[in-house]
Amino acid sequence: MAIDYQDRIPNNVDLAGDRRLQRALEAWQPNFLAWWREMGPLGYQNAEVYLRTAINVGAKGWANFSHVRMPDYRWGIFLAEPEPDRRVPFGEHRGEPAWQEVPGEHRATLRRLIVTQGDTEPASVEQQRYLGATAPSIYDLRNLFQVNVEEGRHLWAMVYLLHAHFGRDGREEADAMLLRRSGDPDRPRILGAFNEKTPDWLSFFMFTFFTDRDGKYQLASLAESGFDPLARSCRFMLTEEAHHMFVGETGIGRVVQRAAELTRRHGTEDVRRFGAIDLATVQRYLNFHFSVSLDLFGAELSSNAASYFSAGLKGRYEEAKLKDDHCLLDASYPVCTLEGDRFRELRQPALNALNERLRDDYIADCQRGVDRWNKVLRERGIARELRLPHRAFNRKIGAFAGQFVSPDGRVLGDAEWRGRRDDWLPSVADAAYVGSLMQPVREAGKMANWIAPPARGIDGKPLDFDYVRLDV
Ligand code: BYC
Ligand code: FE
Ligand code: FE
Repeated sequence: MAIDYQDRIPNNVDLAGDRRLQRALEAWQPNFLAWWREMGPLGYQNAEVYLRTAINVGAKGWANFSHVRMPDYRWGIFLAEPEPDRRVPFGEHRGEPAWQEVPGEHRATLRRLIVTQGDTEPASVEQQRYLGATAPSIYDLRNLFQVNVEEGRHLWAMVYLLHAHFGRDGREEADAMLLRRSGDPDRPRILGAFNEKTPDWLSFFMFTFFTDRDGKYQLASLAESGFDPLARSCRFMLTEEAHHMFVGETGIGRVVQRAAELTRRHGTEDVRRFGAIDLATVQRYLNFHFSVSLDLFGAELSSNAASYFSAGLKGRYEEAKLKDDHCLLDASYPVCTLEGDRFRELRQPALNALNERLRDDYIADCQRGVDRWNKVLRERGIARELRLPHRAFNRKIGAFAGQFVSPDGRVLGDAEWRGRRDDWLPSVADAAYVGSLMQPVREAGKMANWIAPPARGIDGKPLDFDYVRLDV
């Protein structure tokens, strides 16, 4: 299915064949653009940015790169290719033909899942609104804007589903997506992490590593959905998500590399003296973003998650590759549980433990990234390592909320934990220090002092390529 760029809204869903839907989305479009101007990247709206745009939804060669002004980006609706004769892959309806329309009895639940997913996309753009002013290089500036326009497109993906399949409630939900605001006490975004600030580039890289990775795991579970339009939307979104996590992983990798190089050169871990970010600070930011992102998986034991699964709406990570009955009625799953001041794995009904299972898959994936950062350190002769904190550290959602657990998994009292808080989480002084480094670098190919250059450019271009043309 080719993408139609002739339409006002590029799409591969034959929008032109459904005039009512097309008109409804064309009516939403100016509101989206107004939101983008108000809450999207501050400034740079006339700069030409070297962005990739989807030209085809196949696994290979979907992207086309060119210099575009962000408001001219062709936000559109792209679903992955349909799978012939696709069946509901799990739950009570396993084996029945996948649904092309919303099953009536699951309408409210499905809408809620789509709204929760959709809400995160504009939220992240809002959180990243001010970062353009302090980009450490033109290369990084481009990556920020690429992430921003694609999160905008992810909003389009969910809004399409709401408009196409949920009637008037869907249209109302689509409008509400543009009314909530990250961090606004009166009309906040839905999930916790999306109301936090992303005030500096260290936070941005941590966010794209840890929080966009929650996106990967949630999208992968929704990509298994028996509701086929949702599955196909999420499958295509996942192809875009890979770049967001790349930005985070390589961003932190470059910060770590710079710290390691300066430590080697000067024989001290205190690289703040040389205007870089010390590994202790990196570790505190990591602790924060990891713990906040773990909360996004919901409670360890969740009857919501059980019913999403049984109803065939939200599956497990790589459901099709798992070797079991895909119904889980008799299965159990080990769940890390606090008993007194000790952690133990208790077996729980697998259906209720699906959030925890997805969180386990996520943690293993995060660990692989941390291992690669530690390799950067090891290769430069640095013994210190970065570590993921214990899963119970600093949690606000689930069984560990309200517990005082150290990053190495010791259960402490309230007072002791608070006394050590600034050793474990970014302090006011850390934020001020990192903030003080955030001076923009606008010369193509040059990097801020606190970050190493990337190993290579984007789309095979050299590092000093004009990824963002500022003077237009
Ligand atoms: N904050 O039964 P539970 C992305 C609520 S990121 C606030 O465990 P459930 C992206 C919960 O709503 C991916 N509230 O919940 C990344 C429930 O409320 P009620 C986003 C929370 O439903 C970067 C109650 O607590 N996609 O794409 O099993 C940049 C009990 O919890 C939170 C999705 O999340 C929280 N963190 O699980 C851009 C997928 N956690 O019923 C984009 C869709 C829980 O008592 N969402 N609660 O009123 C879901 O699958 C589920 O809603 C959740 C929660 C996994 C989030
Ligand atoms: Fe997204
Ligand atoms: Fe993302």
